[in-house]
Amino acid sequence: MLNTCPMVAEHTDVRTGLGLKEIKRDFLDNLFYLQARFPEVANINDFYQALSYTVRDRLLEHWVRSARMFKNTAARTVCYFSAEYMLGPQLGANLMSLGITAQVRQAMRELGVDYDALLEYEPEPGLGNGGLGRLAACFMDSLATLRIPAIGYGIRYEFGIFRQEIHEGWQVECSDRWLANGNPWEIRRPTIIFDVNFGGHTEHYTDDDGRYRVRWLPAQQVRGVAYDTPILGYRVGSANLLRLWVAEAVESFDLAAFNIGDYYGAVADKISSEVITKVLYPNDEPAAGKALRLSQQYLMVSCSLRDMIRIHLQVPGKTLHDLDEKYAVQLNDTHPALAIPELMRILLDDHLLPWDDAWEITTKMFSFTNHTLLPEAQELWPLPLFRKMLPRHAELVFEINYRFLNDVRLRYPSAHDRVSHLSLIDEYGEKSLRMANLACVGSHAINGVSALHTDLLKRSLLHDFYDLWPEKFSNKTNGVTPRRFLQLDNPALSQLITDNMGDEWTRNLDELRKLEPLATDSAFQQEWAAVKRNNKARLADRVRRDSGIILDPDWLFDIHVKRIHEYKRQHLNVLHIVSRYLSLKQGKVTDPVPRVFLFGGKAAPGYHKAKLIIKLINSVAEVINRDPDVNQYMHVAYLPNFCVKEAQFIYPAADLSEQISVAGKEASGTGIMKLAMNGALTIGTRDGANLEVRDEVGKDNFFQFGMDVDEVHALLGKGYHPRDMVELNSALRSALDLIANGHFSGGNSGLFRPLTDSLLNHDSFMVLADYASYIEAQADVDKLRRNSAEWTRKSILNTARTGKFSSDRTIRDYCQDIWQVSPVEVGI
Ligand code: 26W
Repeated sequence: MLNTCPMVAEHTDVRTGLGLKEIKRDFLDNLFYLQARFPEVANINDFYQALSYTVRDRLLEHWVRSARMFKNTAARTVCYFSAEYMLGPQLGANLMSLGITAQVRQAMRELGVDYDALLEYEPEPGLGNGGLGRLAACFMDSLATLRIPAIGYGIRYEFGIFRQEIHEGWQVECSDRWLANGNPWEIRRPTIIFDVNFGGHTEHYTDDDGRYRVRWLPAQQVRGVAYDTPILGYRVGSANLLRLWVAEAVESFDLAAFNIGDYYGAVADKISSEVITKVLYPNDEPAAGKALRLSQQYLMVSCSLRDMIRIHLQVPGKTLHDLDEKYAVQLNDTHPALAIPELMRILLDDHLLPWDDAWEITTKMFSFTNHTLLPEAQELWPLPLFRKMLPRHAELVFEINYRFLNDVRLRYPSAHDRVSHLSLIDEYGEKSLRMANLACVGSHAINGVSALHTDLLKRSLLHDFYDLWPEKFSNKTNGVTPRRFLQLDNPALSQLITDNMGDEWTRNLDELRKLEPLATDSAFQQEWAAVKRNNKARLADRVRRDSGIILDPDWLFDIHVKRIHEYKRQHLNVLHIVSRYLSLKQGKVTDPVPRVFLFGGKAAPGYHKAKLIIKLINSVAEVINRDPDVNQYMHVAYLPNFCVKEAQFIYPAADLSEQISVAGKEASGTGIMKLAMNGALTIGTRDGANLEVRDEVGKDNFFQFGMDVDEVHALLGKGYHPRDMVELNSALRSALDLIANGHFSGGNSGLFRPLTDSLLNHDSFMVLADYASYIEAQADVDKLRRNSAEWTRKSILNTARTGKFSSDRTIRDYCQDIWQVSPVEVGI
């Protein structure tokens, strides 16, 4: 079955057989030899570790063979630089990609081990905040499945995104001890290490050969150590690598200090080094601008670039001059943009390349993706901090800027404002380094993540760069992996699809179009609706277990899950719920459509308004769920700790997907794609990828509402007075008043006043302006819901027409337009 290498052959069928017998033997061997346990006394962690190592061996089988093939063929390789990877639980996904889920389920059953309990027990590597981090994980899955040689570089935070608990309706952040019992999916690489400099100063001198040289004399050195996680492609027998860096002390124990009784001094270096990769910054929009964040970013890019150069120069005949032929490096937003001056430093100072050669290699190798237009998310590093921590990079950035602005002035004589807009340095107030500008200048390609977003980048945030280099810009609409977000999270629906049209769709999602003829087939509709109802019942069981709230799976499940942010307008959803509650209380609704409103999502710990929105949702839920006048028709619940594992129970159970951001703010959105793939209908604005989902599924199968970007700008332009909206709409007024006067906060009218006041006085995200249109669209939802055959037909069409939103399509676009890389056959 496997390749001819005798060494491989002789251990394969013995060591990593995929049969039931081999899996059972290896599981028991690992329980015995790794966990030193026998079944009678083993606990769930022992069983989980034993099974994970059993599966890991079979992964490594593919990974080792791929690594050898990529090395021997010196294959052009994509390097994805991301500060975040939201991988999700690994066990189920790896079994599916190996195609041995059934065998393992059987093996566990025969050994009396509860496989589903192991899946539930598995800690999730939450090394990301939200969209950007999950996209990186979907991309790694698609790169491996498309057999594109790739390395994902990032940071192995000891503590990932906080675990969210809800206490009395408030978010409480708990540290994410995902490594408490070790991580069986990673391999520590004690010999793949790089010492990274921080602080200090530079010395410029002429060396003995009369060459101009610069040396950096750092104040502190930290050691970056690699941790490798194999990323297996789906049923292709090849695997890529995720290499995450950890900061450790160069010298973890100072004996001299210890001997003079300075015990803290003895470990000071250890502590100050390890803190660098201790924790993920939990903000997913506002840039923190903290020194620790800068050191995280620098450690990641410095270790990654030097590791790439080490791998490249291992191949005889290869030099730094063909580094950009070997590698295509994608910068996942500005967080890794320091890679640009770092590569220049390495090529100039360590390898003495002339500036122009170094710059050509750099710009040819890097490409940059922007994921947000929000001003507060744009990374600006105060120059004093930047110069103090990275003195050599500050010099290089100035030189890059000097040369760049010279070109700009040649191109636009006397266009001073344009020069100051394009400059890497923000001269206003405290001088700071514009990381987005650096990323644009140092990259040969720049892209947004949806058609609208890329268009807005060209019209606003990066307008001057678009005017200067239109050829650099392209759009790459996001995608999601159908392996995790259809096959793994919705096996019943996957089976129904395969039973009716074969499984080619698992390799090419556009095949789902073949479902269309079945959309009007009543027998198929019934099966489809039954699968959806079972998924809702499964989620209802989970909600009852976690929060005791009883949900009826026959009700419409209205799902709003994503990070909590005012631009995503969870509070607009609450205004609909309160209006619905009021009209029920006032008996205005005849034969209401029973609905469950489910929310999920974390708020950045310092984002108080977002945390108040979480409290509001829970307070409204409290009142509604216990009110007999309305709780026969509506229920509200907040699902704690929204993460990839929870999402896999939520997406398959959705009837309605809430994508209600104000037009122009959501760069793309990827939740909308996962929900539509699982048969949910979307109620959404003309923002981000919503437009492309609407165009694919058909506008009749999409509940569109609200202003588009131009209408938003027009209203802002002519002056937006939110109170005018309240004057015009009594239902809106009553809903706002009810919230403001403490109806949902036990009479404490002050609690939500900050929210209602900011809506009435500023409403920067146009909640009140889009309210009426939203309510109308929600009424259309109710109307359609009363016709279950019609609803199911549209649900089937949504799944059938979401092929475009596979991350395989997105990665093919990047390979073709930006990376110019092609698949390498490794063979099963
Ligand atoms: C510096 C703090 C910080 C951290 C993360 C600023 C910005 C970010 C990310 C760019 C925020 C993010 O996750 N953006 C989301 O990226 C997704 C993937 O492209 C898009 O689908 C979402 O629309 C976008 O909000």
